[in-house]
Amino acid sequence: MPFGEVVCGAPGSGKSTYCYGKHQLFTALGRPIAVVNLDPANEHIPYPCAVDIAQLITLDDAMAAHGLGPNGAMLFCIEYLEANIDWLEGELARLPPDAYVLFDLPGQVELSTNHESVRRVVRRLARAGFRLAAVHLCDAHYVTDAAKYVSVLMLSLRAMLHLELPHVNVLSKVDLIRQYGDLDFNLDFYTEVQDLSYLETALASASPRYAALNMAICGLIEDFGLVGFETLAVEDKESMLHLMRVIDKATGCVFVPPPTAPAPPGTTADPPADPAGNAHALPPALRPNAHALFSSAAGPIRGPRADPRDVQERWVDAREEWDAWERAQWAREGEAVRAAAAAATKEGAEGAARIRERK
Ligand SMILES: Nc1nc2c(ncn2[C@@H]2O[C@H](COP(=O)(O)OP(=O)(O)OP(=O)(O)O)[C@@H](O)[C@H]2O)c(=O)[nH]1
Ligand SMILES: [Mg+2]
Repeated sequence: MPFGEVVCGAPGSGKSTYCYGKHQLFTALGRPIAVVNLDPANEHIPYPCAVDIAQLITLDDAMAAHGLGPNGAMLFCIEYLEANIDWLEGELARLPPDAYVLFDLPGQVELSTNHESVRRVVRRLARAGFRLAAVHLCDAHYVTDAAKYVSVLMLSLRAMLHLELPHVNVLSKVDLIRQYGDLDFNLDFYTEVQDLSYLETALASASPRYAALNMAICGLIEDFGLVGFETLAVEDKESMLHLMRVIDKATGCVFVPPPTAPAPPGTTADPPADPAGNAHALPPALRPNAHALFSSAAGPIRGPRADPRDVQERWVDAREEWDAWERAQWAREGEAVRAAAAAATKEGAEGAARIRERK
């Protein structure tokens, strides 16, 4: 049962960079991962690519063969992929069976909001056993302008309704948010999407002509009650780890222990706990229980960057202090690594000298 993500979002929202970041994170964590490039215009792929749509078709091929412009050719390529889904399935079958699979989509938003091909490809993969979540990246600078924020809400809702997958919307590049001006509200207002009526003043002053339309759209978003956002700064390990936990929960991956994980202590497979060798030395109510996995995994996600207020503090309110603290941490870690390397070299040299003396 392979788990994975369909990474979608507007051009430049950070999809390929995120795929690269996730590849690095999973590699460091020892989780097998494979990235599938489904963007035929992706010429400089930053990550190690396990499957590349360019082996099937490229944007240039489609433009040359059919006299299409770049947007039409992009739609042609994705329709061609759908028509040749056997090729994709064959390539995916060659990946390691426990690999987590990321699909890097092109930036054309219609592919994830109205065009049918991606949706049908995803359905076919789901039937083949993939447990996928849609990860929809939106550049965080949109929240600095009320009208643009409404457009992002609409886009996110449309993608959720269209793809019909477990869905995680993400405000990407949150580390840059302060560059685009002050926020009218705290970050959690934008991520939690609880009461959009507060936007009325900003919408009315920015574009009075469309204020009523914008507020009607806000009402629609609130009626659905589906849209919310996580945040992402791709170079921040805590941010990536938090998003990983959210997505693992959305796909259900969190409920499935890795194949190599030992049985939790206290499960019946364990050896007896007491020295006399009596099985079930503890009464059942005191025995740790494997099903605790479900209650803890289904609970709220805790840890650094889990609360939007922490994200606001890190990137907006106290960015300089946090940057200085991180630099000091890195310097300390660097010194520790250098000291360990020097000690190892010294030990090696002394060992070699002892061997020479013995000879
Ligand atoms: N500061 C910052 N920059 C980022 C982050 N994520 C992506 N970027 C930058 O945003 C730019 C666009 O990133 P890409 O990963 O190419 O975006 P994309 O969504 O794949 O773009 P298309 O494939 O063209 O749709 C690059 O210059 C990245 O370095 C982030 O979290 N923080
Ligand atoms: Mg890309």
